[in-house]
Amino acid sequence: MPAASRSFPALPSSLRAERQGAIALLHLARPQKRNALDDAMVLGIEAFFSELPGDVKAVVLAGDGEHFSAGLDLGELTRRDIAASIAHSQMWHRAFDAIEFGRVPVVCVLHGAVVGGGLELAAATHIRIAERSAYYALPEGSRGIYVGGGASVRLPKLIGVSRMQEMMLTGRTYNAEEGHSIGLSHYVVEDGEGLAKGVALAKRIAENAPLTNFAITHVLPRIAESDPASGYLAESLMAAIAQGSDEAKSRLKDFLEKRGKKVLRG
Ligand code: 1HE
Repeated sequence: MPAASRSFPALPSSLRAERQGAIALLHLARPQKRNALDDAMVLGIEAFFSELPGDVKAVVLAGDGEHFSAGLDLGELTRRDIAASIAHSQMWHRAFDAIEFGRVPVVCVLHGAVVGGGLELAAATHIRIAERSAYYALPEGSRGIYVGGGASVRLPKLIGVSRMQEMMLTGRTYNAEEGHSIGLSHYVVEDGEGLAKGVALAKRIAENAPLTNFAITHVLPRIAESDPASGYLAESLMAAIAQGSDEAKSRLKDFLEKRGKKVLRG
């Protein structure tokens, strides 16, 4: 079956997927456990992002209930030995890699608790919108555990090693405004307005040329981590590939013939 006509993969009842045109929405749907992430949810997230229908151009991720996510399901933790814990963490890495380096950009809508693994999940997305109720914490220190869903790699890029250390050592909580000012979110909106903002941004993203979105989500992060000389070379190659595409040619022609949108003050 062609990818475009495929529907979503089978998901556990703790996840709910829907379509709005070129946008797909994935909801964490386990509000009775504050969207704590158990194995079924993490595997479902991996399947969802790995098997997106071919005509989906952007995704919005949000949580049902009062909180985005209370992080790792602590109930499952005590059952694992050390080897199983390594495998468990690597399963989270695979799932969240499928978000960060998946086929399409992902917008995340945050509200209430965004803690532990919930913050790790949010950090794997490309754009984060926080409702005023959102707050952030890494309570692993007080639980006697350590982050395992990629936070050691992703969070320092957003807020720096020092702030992450301080969050983990002291159990500090940042509110939505503070989180925005230190780089955890890109937007703060009023309570109840996050989903509409997320869908609007996702629709805007879906209008970009797919090759440009690919460059932004797959090439830019690799360039940013490479040495400057390799980075400049990779950038020049990516620029040439993008500019050489038929899509770029027709968009540039539209602008030059006065059909393209102007860039106006926001
Ligand atoms: C859970 C979890 C959970 C709630 N695992 N079951 N995460 C944490 O340390 C955060 C733990 N949770 C909380 O601090 C609070 O639950 C909240 C502030 C998020 C919400 O409080 P509240 O008053 O709305 O709910 P509640 O009464 O605490 O919880 C409702 C139910 O959800 C309750 O279950 P019930 O059967 O008694 O109704 C809770 O047990 C359950 N619940 N959070 C399991 N996390 C890859 S490594 C990542 C490492 C981490 O993520 S560490 C951070 C873990």
